[in-house]
Amino acid sequence: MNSSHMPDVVISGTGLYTPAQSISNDELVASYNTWVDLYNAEHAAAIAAGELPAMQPSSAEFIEKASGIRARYVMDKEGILDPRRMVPHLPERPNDAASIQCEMAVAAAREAMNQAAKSAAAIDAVIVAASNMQRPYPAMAVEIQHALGVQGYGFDMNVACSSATFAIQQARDALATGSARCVLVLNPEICSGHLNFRDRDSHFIFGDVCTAVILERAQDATADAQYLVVDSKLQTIYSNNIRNNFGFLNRADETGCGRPDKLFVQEGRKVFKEVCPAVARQISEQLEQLDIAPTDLKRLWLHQANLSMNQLIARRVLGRDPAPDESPIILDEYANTSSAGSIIAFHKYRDDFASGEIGVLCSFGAGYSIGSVVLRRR
Ligand code: CO8
Repeated sequence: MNSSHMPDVVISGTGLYTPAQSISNDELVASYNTWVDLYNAEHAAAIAAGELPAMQPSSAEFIEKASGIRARYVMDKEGILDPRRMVPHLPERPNDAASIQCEMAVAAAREAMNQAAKSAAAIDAVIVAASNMQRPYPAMAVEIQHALGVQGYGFDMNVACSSATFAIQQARDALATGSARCVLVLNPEICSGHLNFRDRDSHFIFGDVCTAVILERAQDATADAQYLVVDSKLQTIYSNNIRNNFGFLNRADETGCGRPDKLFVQEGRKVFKEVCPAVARQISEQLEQLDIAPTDLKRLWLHQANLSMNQLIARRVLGRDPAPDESPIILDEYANTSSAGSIIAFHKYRDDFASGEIGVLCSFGAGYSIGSVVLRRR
C-alpha cells in the first residue's frame, strides 16, 4: 500500500526493441519436422527394434490452438531454422565490443528516455532484469550504464518471467527511500538462446525482444504521459514445473553437460492449472485492499505466455469475458518473451488512457513468481 509519507512514483517512459527477423509457425514446424525425419532415418534400426521411440512431427495448427502463438521475433533466424543446428548463431564478440544484450537494451532505453524526456545525466540507476544474462560479470547493467553514459549504480536480477515487475518494485522502493532519483529498468530477453528447438512440447513457445521502463518521482516527471504506481505486489511459490538447470556448477559434473535439463523445461499443463488461479487471486485481493472494483479497471496488461491463460485470468478478475482491448494480446506476434511480455502490452496499449483511468500490469512464470502493479494515468 502507498503510505502517505512515501513520494509518489510514476512510470514516465517505455521502450521496445524488436529484432528484425521473425519466424512463422509454418517455418518453425517445417524445420522441426525435417529434423524429425533426419533423426528417425538415422535411428531407423533402433526404432524398428523398439529401443528408441520414433520422434513425432510438430504442427502449426496445434501450436496456434494450444498457445495463440503465430510467430516470434528472433536474433538469428538462420541458425534456429537450420535442421542440422537448431540453435541461434550469435558469434562471440571481443571484450571491448558492445554485448548483444547491451545493444538491444540501449535501443529500448533510448525510446523510453525520449518518452520520459530524460537525458542520461538524469538517470542514476539501471536495473537489468531478465531470465537469462549473457554472462555473470561484469553485470550487464554496468555495461549498459556505461554505454548510455549514466552515472550512479546498476545491477542485474533474475526472477524469470516476473523479472520486469519485480524490478519495477525494486525501482519504486529505491525512489521511495531516496537511494535513486530516476531508474531505468531493462529486459533484454534472448529466449531463443535457451530454448530447446528439438523439444516438440516447447520449441514454439519463446521469442526475443527487449523492453525498457523509466520510473521516477512524480515531482520530477515532465513526460506527457505518466502512470502513477498505485501499488505493487510480489509473490513467489516454489515449483519445479518450470526449470532450467544451467549453471556455473555444470562443469563440476561432466556427465550432465549438454543434457536437455540445461535448457528450458516445463510441465505446461501443470503450470497452466496452478498459476492461473494464483494470479487471479493475487490481482483480486490487491484490488480489494485498494478499494478498486473490477468495474473500475480499464485494462489488464498480462504476461504473454498463453492466450487461454490470459482469457481465464481476465475472466476471473473481471467476473466476465474480457473485451479484446481489456486484455490486449501481443503473444500472437511476439510469442512468450518472458519478462518483457506484459511490458510490450503496456507499451503498445496505453495511449488511449485518460487521466484517472486504472490498469493492472501483471507477470507470472517460473519460480513460481507473480508480480502485479496497479497503475493510474495522471
Ligand atoms: N505439435 C503437435 N502436437 C503436440 C506438440 C506439437 N508441437 N506438442 C505437444 N503435442 C501433443 C502432446 O504430445 C499431447 O499429446 P497427447 O494428448 O497424445 O499426450 C497433446 O499435444 C497435448 O499436449 P499438452 O498437454 O502439452 O498441450 P497443452 O494444451 O497443455 O499446451 C502449452 C501446451 C502451450 C505449453 C500450454 O500447456 C501452456 O502454455 N502452458 C502454460 C505454460 C506457461 O505459461 N509457462 C510459463 C513458462 S515461461 C517462464 O516462466 C519463463 C522461463 C524463462 C524463459 C527461458 C527462455 C528459454
